[in-house]
Amino acid sequence: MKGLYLLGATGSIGSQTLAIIKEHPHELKLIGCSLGRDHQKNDTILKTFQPEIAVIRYETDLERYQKHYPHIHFVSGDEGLIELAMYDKPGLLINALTGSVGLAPTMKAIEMKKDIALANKETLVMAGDLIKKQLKKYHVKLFPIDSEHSAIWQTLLGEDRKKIQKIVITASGGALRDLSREELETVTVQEALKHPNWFMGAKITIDSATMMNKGLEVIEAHHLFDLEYHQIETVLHDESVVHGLTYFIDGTIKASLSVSDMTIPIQYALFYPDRKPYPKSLALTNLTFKPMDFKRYPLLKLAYEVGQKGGIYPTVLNAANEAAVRLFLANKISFLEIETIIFDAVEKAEPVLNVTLETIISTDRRIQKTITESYEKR
Ligand code: MN3
Repeated sequence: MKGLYLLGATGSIGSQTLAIIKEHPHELKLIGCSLGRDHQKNDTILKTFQPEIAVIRYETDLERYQKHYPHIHFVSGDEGLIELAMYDKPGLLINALTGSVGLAPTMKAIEMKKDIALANKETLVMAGDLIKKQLKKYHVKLFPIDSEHSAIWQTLLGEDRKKIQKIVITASGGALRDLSREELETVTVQEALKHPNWFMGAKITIDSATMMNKGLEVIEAHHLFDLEYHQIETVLHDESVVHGLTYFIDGTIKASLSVSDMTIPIQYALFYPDRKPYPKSLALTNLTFKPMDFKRYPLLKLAYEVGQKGGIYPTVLNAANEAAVRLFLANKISFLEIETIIFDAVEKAEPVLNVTLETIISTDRRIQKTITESYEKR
């Protein structure tokens, strides 16, 4: 029986993870999870999975939950996420949180020698070097859940990493891929949320439309696979069937294909190295590939530059993006202003000489706060 901790149980990845746990009751057991704002959803999860520890968002709800479920240990807020990560039972921690909030509990879980299944790419973007240092120090494994990275990981099994020439990760182009730059000026939140291939949370769907998602994934890939940025390419691929390709020095290319359903990479990370059945089969049809258009998607180009600079810059990029996407979703700014805000933040950023977990977290908070405050009142 494998014990699991699930951060972000009520989100899109979280729900799909719970569905997998439910299908494999003799192999997987949910020890702990973090819940969301929807009390009904929370109740269903608590009743169905009976975890030992649960994180609720607000301290004010603690008493009520504790009364309803006396056998479950409840904690709350960001501190609660840390307590969950520190819970004294071995298990795999699945980080399905959205945004920078996922970083601190991941670092703590590694110290507690819990292996990590990571869907929260922001964690690696902000602190990839620190995370890797800790993984080594505590002999902890990290399995990617992001579909492109799961694909690349699978093409590399049994291979000598030194024989990689480059990798290619694919991008669908998101909800607004058929619009020109001019047409983007008047795009609404609803339009930007209509992703053609994937059903995902709001933040990542907007990130797909701006191509920032691919930018974050390039930085994520750099850390996961120890590759230089010039070895990580992106390509436009409408169908989201091929998720990643690895080019080897001998001319061989390995690609990984699957139905666009996050269940597949989640299941692979949970059961690795085992494979479990999946009900649907992929029908092979025409697949199209187009070179990436960096003029149409300037944020992707910026992400490469920021990744190359390293240090505190990826944190700045990520924080500005998070704040800008939140403002866009709240109808406070236009779609293209997301780009303006991010470019502006990166340009103004001062280098930090000693990048620690503390400087990363404080920079993230400061940037998000400054941006949010200057646009919220409009
Ligand atoms: Mn992805």
